[in-house]
Amino acid sequence: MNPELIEKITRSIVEKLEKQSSFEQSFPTDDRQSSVTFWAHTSSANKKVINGPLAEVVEDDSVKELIKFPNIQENNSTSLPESKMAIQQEEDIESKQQVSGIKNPVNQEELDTLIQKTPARIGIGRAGLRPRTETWLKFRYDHAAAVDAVYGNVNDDLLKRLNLFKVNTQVTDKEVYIRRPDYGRKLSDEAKKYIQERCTKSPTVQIIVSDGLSSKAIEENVEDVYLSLQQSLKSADLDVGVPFYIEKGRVAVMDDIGELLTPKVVVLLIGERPGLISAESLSAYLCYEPRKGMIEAERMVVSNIHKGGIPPVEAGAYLGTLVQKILKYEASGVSLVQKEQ
Ligand code: B12
Repeated sequence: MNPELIEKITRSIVEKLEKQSSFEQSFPTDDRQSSVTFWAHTSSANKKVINGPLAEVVEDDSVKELIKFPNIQENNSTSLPESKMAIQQEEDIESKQQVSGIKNPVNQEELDTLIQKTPARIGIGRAGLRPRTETWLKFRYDHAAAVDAVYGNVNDDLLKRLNLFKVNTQVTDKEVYIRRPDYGRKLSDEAKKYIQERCTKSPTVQIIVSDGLSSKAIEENVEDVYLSLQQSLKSADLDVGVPFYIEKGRVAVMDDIGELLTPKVVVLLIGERPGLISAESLSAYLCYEPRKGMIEAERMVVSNIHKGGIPPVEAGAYLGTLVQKILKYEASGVSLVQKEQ
């Protein structure tokens, strides 16, 4: 963890977002034009460049001082430095080799283009009528990772490090949690009592973390998202309540929090149902004044937060700006869109 670094990065991303004229333009489609570079410290991977919508993440355990951001420019016209382009190209080649299993494709170029467009299992080839051994093993591996993510528990050390106390919903058993989503939407009586004792009432923003359907998503991403979100809210001078962790929670548990603590905005960082591409993807669900009987259309979600999707630090910074927008319009979800128009 490097809070100072996160603070710097968050500030630069927020500045960049503020410079952009509208939120619709916040995520440029051509992510190669990004000018913010930062170090994703939570991963143990070796050198790797991942392009995010706003920033380029450089993961490199050996280069601790790789803080080359912020070359913030109005026109977003910075191109990737050559060395980084080389790393990226190397990676592209690697991923192509990993995925393509067709020995003599009719059109190699087209196949490569298609494969590059998606992490889905396409162009994997076959051995007779069966999948190739490598494909099958990779599938089994990804499936096992998904199961582990759903059934695993978030490491208590992480919660301690982030100073998050833990409460439960009305379900403690994973099997029941999966079969009865309604139980995960309600806090236990004990949890309600504990939250009331420990949290401040009526904060402007209440942050909650929950494992949801992927404990791995929390372990891999929450630290960065949380710290940069905190920083982003701090720089907007917003009053933030005492954050906490809800075990085996569902999205709508935020309604119970709304009733208990009456915050203006709830930001819930929760693990997404894993797919076979990523088992560690995190979502942030936001809602203005959540309460019992809330309809789903009043919520909103920023999904796909992980190192292969929206980089966590970038997501945290962006969420802070989204909270400001919710507060400005006093609405979230579909109502927010309507008020904006
Ligand atoms: C499962 C799922 C669903 C299920 C949820 C049922 C369930 N109980 O699990 C169903 C099929 C109902 C669904 C419906 C929709 N979904 Co959906 N869904 C997902 C998925 C695959 C996983 C979500 C998850 O794991 N959440 C965490 C767990 C713990 O939450 P939960 O409490 O068990 O279930 C709640 C959430 O899943 C939430 N939810 C699900 N989808 C959406 C979408 C929005 C906009 C909101 C606010 C909430 C929401 O509703 C559930 C009930 O409260 C994500 C993909 C992803 N990468 O996250 C897409 C995703 C979240 N869904 C999406 C969309 C667009 C929708 C729909 C609007 C589709 C439509 N046109 O009708 C509806 C809206 C439903 C709603 N609640 O308002 C988009 C959201 C894009 C965005 N950023 O706004 C995503 C990211 C898929 C995508 N890549 O496009 N969804």
